[in-house]
Amino acid sequence: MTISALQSERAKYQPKLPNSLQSSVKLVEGKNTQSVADQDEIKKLFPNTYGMPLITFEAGEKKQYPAVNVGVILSGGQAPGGHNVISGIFDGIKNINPESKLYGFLGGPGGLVDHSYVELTATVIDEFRNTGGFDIIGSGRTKLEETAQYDKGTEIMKELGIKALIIIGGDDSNTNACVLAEYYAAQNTGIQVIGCPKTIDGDLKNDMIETSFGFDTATKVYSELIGNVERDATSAKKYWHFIKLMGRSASHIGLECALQTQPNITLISEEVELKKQTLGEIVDYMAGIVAKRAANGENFGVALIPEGLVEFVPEMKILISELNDLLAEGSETEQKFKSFTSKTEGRAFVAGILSAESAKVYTSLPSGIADQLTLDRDPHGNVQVSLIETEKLLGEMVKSKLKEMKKVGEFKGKFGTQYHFFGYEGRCAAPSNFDADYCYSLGYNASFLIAEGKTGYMSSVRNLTAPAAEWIAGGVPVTMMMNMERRHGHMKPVIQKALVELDSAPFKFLAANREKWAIETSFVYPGPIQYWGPTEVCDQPTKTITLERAK
Ligand code: FBP
Repeated sequence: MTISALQSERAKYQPKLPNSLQSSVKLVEGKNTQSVADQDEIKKLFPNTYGMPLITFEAGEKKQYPAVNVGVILSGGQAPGGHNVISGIFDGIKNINPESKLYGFLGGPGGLVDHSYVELTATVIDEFRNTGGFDIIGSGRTKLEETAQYDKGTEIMKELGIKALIIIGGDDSNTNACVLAEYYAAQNTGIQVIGCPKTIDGDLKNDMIETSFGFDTATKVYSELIGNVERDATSAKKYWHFIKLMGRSASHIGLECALQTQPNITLISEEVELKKQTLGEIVDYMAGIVAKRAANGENFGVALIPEGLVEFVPEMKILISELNDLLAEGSETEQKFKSFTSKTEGRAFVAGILSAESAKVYTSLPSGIADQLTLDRDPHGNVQVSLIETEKLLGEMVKSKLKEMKKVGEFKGKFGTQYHFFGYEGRCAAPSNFDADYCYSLGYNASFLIAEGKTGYMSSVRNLTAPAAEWIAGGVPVTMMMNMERRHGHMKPVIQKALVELDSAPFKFLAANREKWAIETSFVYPGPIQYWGPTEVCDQPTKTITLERAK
């Protein structure tokens, strides 16, 4: 296989570990924990794994651990650094005992159920060190939620002598990991389950998980692209670029990219929700900025739009929630809806079962957007926000608004648009130094959690704005992050998603600067990720984590 010059050089990079994980560890137990909300319900649902203490590892005396066979699963969307988590686990379990073995389940959680696996030997691991992607074993979105699936997992893990399973995933996948840990504990299978916080979306974070891996690299890639587009805009001076950014419901990606590139408009879904802004109000805000810039002779600009925006616009939110309930998996209405072969008939049926208000909104949407809301769901029942073309919806609406403004003399410029969606471009980039080190540390740390017999924990590495040597490694009980939420029309225990908080330092920084950035062109061009060179270029963590930790 031909590999690029960068890949070949980058393979030699030795990721940094916290001092505490360099050879052996001493486990220090902290306070017992509670779930973030709904304590009684969560405790009842997780009798074996609820309330466990926080764990910190300190450097310790050399200990003898028995060899351990470990299974690993990559779950959900790709995020840069997944391969380094796996190489960290591999090196970690070999450090614990050279006879340990690592098995990778293929194609995501489905690989565990279908008994599809591969042994990850040193040769395989070496090929993937410091590379982007999840192709070492593939990923998938199968939801592990049936006991029959868990039992199939037990079967293959017993056969392979696997004592612990590591699930590398986002909030939904780690929720599954938690349920699995509880089940295996209740069944006395002796199989431990450990989670690793993955997602470019940055929405799996809390006091103990400062960031999910992949967020750093992905936002650096998008910021490079946005910077390039900004420079094009300011060169040609003839287009407004409407850029939608991946990230599901949370706007962390959009916010981070805005802090890095200082565009003219940044929409934050969480703010839209809090201020109950309607689509019309958002359009007025955007058109107002376009008109003001045009008055200064600047008929160009850049607007960042989070992919989850429509879910937060009040009238859209109500519509989506009605659709989620009406089209809940297995419901009579879902069956009926599925029976329509024509999309037009399907839409007419849906419009007929919605409340009058929601039907009005639904029928006013372009048919493509309406279809995206009803037809495209992921296996977790979420609307597939990355498929909704919000940037075009807003671009069209701003165009109409500007036409009206032109008639009454409120807009005298031109409005040409270009649309972009940055998402998949960033998910498999070669991990930044930060993600390469962080991921390797998460994996290495997970191997100590296993060696120490822990289950139901998420691998945690903190103090991330300090040099890697000073990072704090340990474990957080997954039940600590849980609350009850409505999913598929039923209440379920799930990890609470971290959305952008309006009193957070990163948002406040945006809010304090956005009026200036809107009118005065203040673009910043971050350029591509650098892997070698001065620390201030190569080793900077995200602005989000830097501002959050500076408070
Ligand atoms: P995860 O939560 O699985 O990490 O998803 C990340 C993500 O990239 C989202 O930002 C995006 O909405 C989604 O995956 C797209 O999913 P798919 O890869 O199935 O198209």
